[in-house]
Amino acid sequence: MRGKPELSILRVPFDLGAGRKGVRRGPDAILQAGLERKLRQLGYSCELPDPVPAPSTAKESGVFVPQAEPRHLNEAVKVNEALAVQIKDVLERGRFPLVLGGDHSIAIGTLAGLAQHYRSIGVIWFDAHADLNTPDTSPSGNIHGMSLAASLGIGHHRLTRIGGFLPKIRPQHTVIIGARQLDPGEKELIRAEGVTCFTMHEIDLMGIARVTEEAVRIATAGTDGLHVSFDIDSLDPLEAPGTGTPVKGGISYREAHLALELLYEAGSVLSAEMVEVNPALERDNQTARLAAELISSLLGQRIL
Ligand code: HAR
Ligand code: MN
Ligand code: MN
Ligand code: MN
Repeated sequence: MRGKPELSILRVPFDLGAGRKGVRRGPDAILQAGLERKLRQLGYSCELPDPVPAPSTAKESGVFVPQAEPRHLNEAVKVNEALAVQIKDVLERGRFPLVLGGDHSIAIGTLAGLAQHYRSIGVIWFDAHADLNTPDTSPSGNIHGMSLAASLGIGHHRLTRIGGFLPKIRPQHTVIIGARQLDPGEKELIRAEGVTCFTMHEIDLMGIARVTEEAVRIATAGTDGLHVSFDIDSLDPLEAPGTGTPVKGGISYREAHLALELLYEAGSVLSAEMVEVNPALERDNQTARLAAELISSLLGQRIL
């Protein structure tokens, strides 16, 4: 981003894309942690439209059989179509979209809206996972594990066609940071498509500053700018326990802040989303408070 745009905070209280319930309360928990006040202190004006309508009950579909329909496909399509429309509207009004999830399936709708407005966008996807499964490779059937693949145009046709077109993004402008739990099909897809994946191994070796610098270079090469999709489970569970699929050995508190501080300095961020904060799985709002702080770093908060 350049300067201080007006922000639109879009709440998406959807959790049917995940295997565990409760992430639907993420948006309100992050707001309760003082997000709006922090953003106003940074000099932004914020609007807070009504939450994106999100279905919250659906009958459980039992044991997932690979190659079957993803779980809660109808509900996920519905919420993502609605989110795409809202994102597009926010962009048309010249505002910066800040999306609060919800589980990570909602990235499909965010990217669908962005891709209708911009000619070409890069993505930096912070995550312990790659979210590159298809119904054929998914071990769970949960759509939050398929959202990056769907945005690349790979997977179930009803997910890839959200917004009425595909793909939303290109593998050569897509960067994952923080991965440490990848399914076999996801590893294959990373190699076959040429998605850049800085796993924890590369972060340990190169340092988060160099990783972030490289990620910006890749995501902005020939694009209008980049979208930051931040899954809170990219952090170590010691810092972010309130999330449904924690994986140890994650990004540290300072690594996460530094990466986001550098992204602000890069000046190429077009939009952002924070997902997978589950208040039902934590104490004292620790993870929601962290999420609010991290968003502040991405939007220009400095220590000094
Ligand atoms: N890869 C596993 C699956 O597809 C786990 C996905 C876990 N969930 C997320 N996404 N939080 O990042 O089911
Ligand atoms: Mn369903
Ligand atoms: Mn994710
Ligand atoms: Mn994840």
